[in-house]
Amino acid sequence: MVAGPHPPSRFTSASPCREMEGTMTATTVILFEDINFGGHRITFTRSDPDLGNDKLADRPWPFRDEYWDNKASSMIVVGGNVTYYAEPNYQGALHTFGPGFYSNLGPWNDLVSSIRLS
Ligand SMILES: [Ca+2]
Ligand SMILES: [Ca+2]
Repeated sequence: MVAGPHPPSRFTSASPCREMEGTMTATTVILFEDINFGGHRITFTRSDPDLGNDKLADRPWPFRDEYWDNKASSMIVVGGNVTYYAEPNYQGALHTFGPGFYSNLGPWNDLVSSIRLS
Protein backbone atom coordinates (compact mmCIF):
# COMPACT_ATOMS: atom_id res chain seq x y z
CA MET A 1 0.00 0.00 0.00
CA VAL A 2 1.17 3.52 -0.75
CA ALA A 3 1.18 5.58 2.43
CA GLY A 4 1.38 9.05 0.95
CA PRO A 5 0.43 11.01 -2.14
CA HIS A 6 3.96 10.77 -3.52
CA PRO A 7 5.28 7.21 -3.79
CA PRO A 8 9.06 6.80 -3.63
CA SER A 9 10.68 8.07 -6.81
CA ARG A 10 12.41 4.75 -7.45
CA PHE A 11 9.00 3.34 -8.32
CA THR A 12 8.12 6.18 -10.68
CA SER A 13 11.42 7.14 -12.33
CA ALA A 14 10.45 5.39 -15.56
CA SER A 15 7.07 7.12 -15.69
CA PRO A 16 6.53 9.82 -18.32
CA CYS A 17 4.48 11.75 -15.74
CA ARG A 18 6.36 14.81 -14.52
CA GLU A 19 5.14 16.87 -11.58
CA MET A 20 6.39 20.33 -10.68
CA GLU A 21 7.40 19.03 -7.28
CA GLY A 22 9.84 16.19 -7.31
CA THR A 23 10.71 16.51 -10.98
CA MET A 24 13.89 14.59 -11.64
CA THR A 25 16.80 16.81 -12.63
CA ALA A 26 20.55 16.39 -12.86
CA THR A 27 20.99 19.37 -10.56
CA THR A 28 22.55 19.16 -7.12
CA VAL A 29 22.50 22.11 -4.73
CA ILE A 30 24.44 22.29 -1.47
CA LEU A 31 23.45 25.03 0.95
CA PHE A 32 25.75 26.21 3.75
CA GLU A 33 24.75 27.94 6.94
CA ASP A 34 27.63 30.43 6.83
CA ILE A 35 29.56 32.29 4.12
CA ASN A 36 32.66 30.67 2.59
CA PHE A 37 30.97 27.24 2.76
CA GLY A 38 31.01 27.15 6.55
CA GLY A 39 28.70 25.83 9.24
CA HIS A 40 26.06 23.19 8.69
CA ARG A 41 25.28 22.04 5.16
CA ILE A 42 22.41 20.32 3.37
CA THR A 43 22.24 18.75 -0.10
CA PHE A 44 19.22 18.89 -2.42
CA THR A 45 18.68 16.93 -5.65
CA ARG A 46 15.11 18.11 -6.16
CA SER A 47 12.96 21.16 -5.58
CA ASP A 48 11.85 21.93 -2.04
CA PRO A 49 8.78 24.15 -1.39
CA ASP A 50 9.58 24.83 2.27
CA LEU A 51 13.07 24.87 3.75
CA GLY A 52 11.33 25.44 7.07
CA ASN A 53 10.71 21.67 7.16
CA ASP A 54 14.40 20.79 6.81
CA LYS A 55 16.11 20.68 10.20
CA LEU A 56 19.46 22.39 10.44
CA ALA A 57 20.33 21.55 14.03
CA ASP A 58 18.83 20.37 17.30
CA ARG A 59 18.92 22.82 20.16
CA PRO A 60 18.52 22.02 23.86
CA TRP A 61 15.38 23.10 25.65
CA PRO A 62 14.17 25.82 25.89
CA PHE A 63 15.59 26.82 22.50
CA ARG A 64 13.69 26.05 19.33
CA ASP A 65 15.34 23.64 16.87
CA GLU A 66 16.75 25.41 13.85
CA TYR A 67 15.53 24.90 10.29
CA TRP A 68 16.89 25.95 6.92
CA ASP A 69 14.53 28.78 6.05
CA ASN A 70 16.38 32.11 6.06
CA LYS A 71 19.69 30.42 6.92
CA ALA A 72 21.70 29.80 3.73
CA SER A 73 24.71 32.10 3.31
CA SER A 74 26.78 30.28 0.67
CA MET A 75 26.07 27.61 -1.93
CA ILE A 76 27.44 25.20 -4.51
CA VAL A 77 25.35 24.44 -7.64
CA VAL A 78 26.28 21.46 -9.82
CA GLY A 79 24.83 20.50 -13.18
CA GLY A 80 21.87 22.87 -13.61
CA ASN A 81 20.10 25.89 -12.21
CA VAL A 82 18.44 26.70 -8.91
CA THR A 83 15.84 29.39 -8.38
CA TYR A 84 15.65 30.96 -4.95
CA TYR A 85 12.38 32.28 -3.53
CA ALA A 86 12.20 34.56 -0.52
CA GLU A 87 9.01 32.88 0.75
CA PRO A 88 7.81 29.25 1.04
CA ASN A 89 5.87 27.60 -1.81
CA TYR A 90 7.87 29.41 -4.51
CA GLN A 91 6.52 32.83 -3.53
CA GLY A 92 8.02 36.28 -3.16
CA ALA A 93 11.20 37.66 -4.67
CA LEU A 94 13.13 35.20 -6.81
CA HIS A 95 16.51 34.81 -8.44
CA THR A 96 18.02 32.04 -10.58
CA PHE A 97 21.62 30.91 -10.07
CA GLY A 98 23.58 28.82 -12.59
CA PRO A 99 26.25 26.23 -11.81
CA GLY A 100 29.09 27.50 -9.65
CA PHE A 101 30.53 28.22 -6.26
CA TYR A 102 28.86 31.06 -4.38
CA SER A 103 30.97 31.87 -1.32
CA ASN A 104 28.67 34.72 -0.30
CA LEU A 105 25.03 34.98 -1.37
CA GLY A 106 25.05 38.75 -0.84
CA PRO A 107 21.48 40.11 -0.94
CA TRP A 108 20.17 36.54 -0.58
CA ASN A 109 22.06 35.95 2.64
CA ASP A 110 19.68 34.38 5.23
CA LEU A 111 16.66 34.95 2.96
CA VAL A 112 15.84 31.88 0.84
CA SER A 113 12.80 29.86 1.99
CA SER A 114 12.05 27.63 -1.04
CA ILE A 115 14.13 26.41 -3.99
CA ARG A 116 13.29 25.06 -7.42
CA LEU A 117 15.87 22.97 -9.25
CA SER A 118 15.89 22.85 -13.06
CA1 LIG B 1 23.44 32.01 7.49
CA1 LIG C 1 12.56 33.84 3.59
